[in-house]
Amino acid sequence: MANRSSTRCLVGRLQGQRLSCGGLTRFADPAKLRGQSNGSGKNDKMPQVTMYSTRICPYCTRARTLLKRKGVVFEEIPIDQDPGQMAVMVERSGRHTVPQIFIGDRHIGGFDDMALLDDRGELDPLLDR
Ligand SMILES: N[C@@H](CCC(=O)N[C@@H](CS)C(=O)NCC(=O)O)C(=O)O
Repeated sequence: MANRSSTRCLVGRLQGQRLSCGGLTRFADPAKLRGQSNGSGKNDKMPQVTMYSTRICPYCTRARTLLKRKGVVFEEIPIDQDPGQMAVMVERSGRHTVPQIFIGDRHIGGFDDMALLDDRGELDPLLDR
């Protein structure tokens, strides 16, 4: 049985190296990752991005894909493995569906909300891009 900390994992890219959930979970400290280069040559200091998710969830997959395409390092909290985190997600977002995405303390919403922001050109500024 995984301990509580092992339900948290990071998905994204750090200096070209892929970090992902599933299988052998690789741990990283988001605070250490933020501010590091993603290999693009740009200063990649960005706010913490958190996504509450479940493993089997098409909208989570789409949200992951969008964030990864942007090279965003994000913390993923799989609530299906931790009911306590599900309660935290509902408390923070007021919603019961996954994914729920936060940039810093700002609640973005689900995948559709994030994609709409992106279409409007409003997502990148929130990511300090
Ligand atoms: N419009 C939402 C849809 C989210 C959604 O329907 N997620 C499903 C899982 S993929 C869910 O949480 N279903 C449980 C429920 O509706 O109570 C989004 O874009 O995030």
